[in-house]
Amino acid sequence: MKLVMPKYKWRFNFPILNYFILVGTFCCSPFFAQINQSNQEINYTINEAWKFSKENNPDSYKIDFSDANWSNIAIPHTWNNEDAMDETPGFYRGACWYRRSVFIGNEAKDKISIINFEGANQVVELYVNEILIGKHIGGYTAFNFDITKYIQIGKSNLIAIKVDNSYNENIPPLTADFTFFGGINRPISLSFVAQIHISTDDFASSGIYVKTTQVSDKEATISVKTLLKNELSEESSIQIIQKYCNPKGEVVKISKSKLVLKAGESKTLETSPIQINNPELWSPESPKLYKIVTSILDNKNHVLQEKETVFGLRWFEFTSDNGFYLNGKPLKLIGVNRHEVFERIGNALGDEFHIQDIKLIKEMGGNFLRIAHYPQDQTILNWCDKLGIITMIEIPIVNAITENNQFLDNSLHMAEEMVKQNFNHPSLVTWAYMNEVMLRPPFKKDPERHAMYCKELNRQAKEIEKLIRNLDSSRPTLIPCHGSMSAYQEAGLFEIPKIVGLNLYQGWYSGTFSGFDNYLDEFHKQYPKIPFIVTEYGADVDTRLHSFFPERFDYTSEYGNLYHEHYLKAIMDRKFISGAAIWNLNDFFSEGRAAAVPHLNNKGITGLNREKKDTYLLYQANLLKKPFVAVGSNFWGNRAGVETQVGICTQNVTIYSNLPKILVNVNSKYIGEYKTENGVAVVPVPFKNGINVISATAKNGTVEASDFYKTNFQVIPSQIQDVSFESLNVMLGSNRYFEDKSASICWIPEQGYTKGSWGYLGGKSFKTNTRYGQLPASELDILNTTQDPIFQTQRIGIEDFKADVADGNYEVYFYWAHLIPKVQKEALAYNLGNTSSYENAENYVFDVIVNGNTMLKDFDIPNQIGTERAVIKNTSIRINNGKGISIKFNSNKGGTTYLNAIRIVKIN
Ligand code: GCB
Repeated sequence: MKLVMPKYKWRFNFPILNYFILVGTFCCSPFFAQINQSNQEINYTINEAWKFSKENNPDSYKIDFSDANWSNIAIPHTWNNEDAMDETPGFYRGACWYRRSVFIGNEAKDKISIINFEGANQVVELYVNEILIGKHIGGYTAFNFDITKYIQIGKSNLIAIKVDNSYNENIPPLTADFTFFGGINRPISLSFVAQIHISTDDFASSGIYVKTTQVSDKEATISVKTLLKNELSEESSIQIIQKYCNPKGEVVKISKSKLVLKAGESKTLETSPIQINNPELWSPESPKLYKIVTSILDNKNHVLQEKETVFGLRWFEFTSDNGFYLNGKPLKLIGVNRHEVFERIGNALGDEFHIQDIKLIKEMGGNFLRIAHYPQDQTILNWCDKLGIITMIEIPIVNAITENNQFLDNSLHMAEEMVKQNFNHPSLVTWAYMNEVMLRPPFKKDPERHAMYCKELNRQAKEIEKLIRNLDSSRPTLIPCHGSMSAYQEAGLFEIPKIVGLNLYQGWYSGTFSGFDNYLDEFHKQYPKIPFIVTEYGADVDTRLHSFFPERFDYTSEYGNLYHEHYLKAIMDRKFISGAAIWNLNDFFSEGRAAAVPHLNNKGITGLNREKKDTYLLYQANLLKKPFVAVGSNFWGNRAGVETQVGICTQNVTIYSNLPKILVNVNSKYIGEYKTENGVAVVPVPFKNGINVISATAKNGTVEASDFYKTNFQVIPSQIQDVSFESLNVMLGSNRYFEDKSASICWIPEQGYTKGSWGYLGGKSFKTNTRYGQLPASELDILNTTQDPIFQTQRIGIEDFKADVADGNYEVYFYWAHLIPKVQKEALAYNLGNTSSYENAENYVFDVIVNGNTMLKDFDIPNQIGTERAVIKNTSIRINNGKGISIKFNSNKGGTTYLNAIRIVKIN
């Protein structure tokens, strides 16, 4: 049995100088003709045909155990993809099993057989043919096991894997604003390498480390360390040939070294510095990649192994007064954070999903990715190298630590895996750890105990810092801190890393937008020598919600735009800010959250399936160089509004462009030319009933770009006796528009009743008070609906709702949800309403009388149905003699009346 234990020392023991360097240009492959090519490394994935069980049956690893009733799955896999989003509180955390038989043929003969896991959350125990091979702790880094001694060649081998994502106080992350999907969520593969090979047991690194010791645009010097291992039972002489290939694939240098390895010996080959003249530098505009092809040859010139290592040549610097420099030139880093997750698939993603995300950053005009809050699939960094996105990466310590050495040891182990596995990526410029660990530190009420916690936090931070600096002195370290300077001062955390990350949400969680500017200026004033990145900023946007009076916490696209417009300008205006990363590229699951979309953090500038929100378009308009125009509210496919002139409803549409002027057509009619400011033009569009097409052309001289937006608009007549009246969908106590995409219905804000029209009489909008201010809508998860916003506002104390419709038959639907929870929710660090307080009237018994007939007598939702549940009741009515619809809410027993929404549909 091999248990993978933390090791904290480099194993670079015997540097051996290479003896021969060739200069010139050759093609990178094929290799020299006289070399025998047989016997090479073989590598293939084994992701298919697994059996899976959510039960933790201790016999699951046994050969004669029957898995006939287990489900059939393929890897990548998670068992939380569905329950991340369901209405049952929590998500499954526990031990589950995977099993399959793998036929291993002659490819393993005389080879070392390795099973590679790119990542599995969070504790893995591997059994091969009933033998426990080892254990790995930590959900977000790669690991492997040598299974040579346990497999049978020419036969099927049973692989059984226990994966456990239970809470464990010694394994980070302990808590965080994202769902900890359990499972083998990244690929598994087998590799078979010669018995003399590049080491595989150095924290699952590639075994080759390329370090740029000096680089300018004239010349670069690199040194390469190659970890080698001889698993033969005899001493062996080998030759290592390393070909250095330029981005065109031409060999520019070759080094050859000879080495003697004793039986069982591991050695590090360190080449003498390699010089590359006129290097083709790596940068976002021109991400040039070099590679080294390493070949190991035995004394008969047989190639034992051949491996490619990609690297890039660039230099960079973070400065505290002029920001970030790449290859000697200032470069503002602008980009995103990213969570590894999609709808229904959770985090079990194929490579194509990762690639798509990197392309989205590029397409947005971004040049930066913070890989938060954990190392992600290797495809991410490979594609950042390839497409030119500068990155930072971090271990998953989030919010809190456990004050013991087991937690620290696991964190150090993860840090070492992270650094060693990602060492060669040119796109990577910073190592990070400990996100917002002072957000909610424990023992606040006991100053002495609290001080002890801060001291331990400081100690653990210093240990991680020391380890990372020892492993890689070429990249700075960073701690991402939330917007409380005093908290991090108290724990002494600003001074430990080389640079600081600031996660700032002024104008969202607290205060106003200008608080962001003030914080930046104050931080720079207090810490003029510390370079920093705005590692997070963002506002939740549910693309189904809109408002022409946007306000904080309304989750509308329009508020999201205001927020991002302000932040982007503030970031661009301050040259001392090295860069900024939007929170977040995509919406992501967070079980504990409740808002417009429960269990989801909606701060993505794209949705769960990467649909581009208006905020994404805003960045394109500000960052892209090539001509760009996009008509916003793309996802608002069903709009509605009350007539502003006969048959027309004029509403603003935002158009995004990096060109100064936009020409707009509505339904093939030219309506005018609009100037853009900071990438945006707000255009009043006269919508007619039915399909409308808005097209925009942006021009600058002969340069042109165009886009269009198609939407179905329901113009609601201002006088609803009009024969054209079909239906009305109104959310009470609300300023917002909401699109029910599944039913193609647009809900509109409430209005007071006026004769001939419709609206409420009496009452006020329901409000929840929180420590962040008043919420314009409740943040409760409303059960039994996916259209939560319809139920999250209400008019409390409503007396009447009237609609002066023409005579005929109508169906009236009443929507209720009681918005005062019976049991106060557990305070979650991120939930807006975590300190919610309600005006609770105790008695909510009322009658509902429809055109003089009592529809509901002594209706008492909290006691008869329950709180936070969607209640829809409908009734058919016939209107005669021009009386219209009149609904009375009667509080005859002193109860408080309310209504959340109403839908009136004309039948005939
Ligand atoms: C933060 C956290 C991040 C959250 C984000 C939010 O500061 O670092 O994990 O998701 O805020 O949306 O509240």
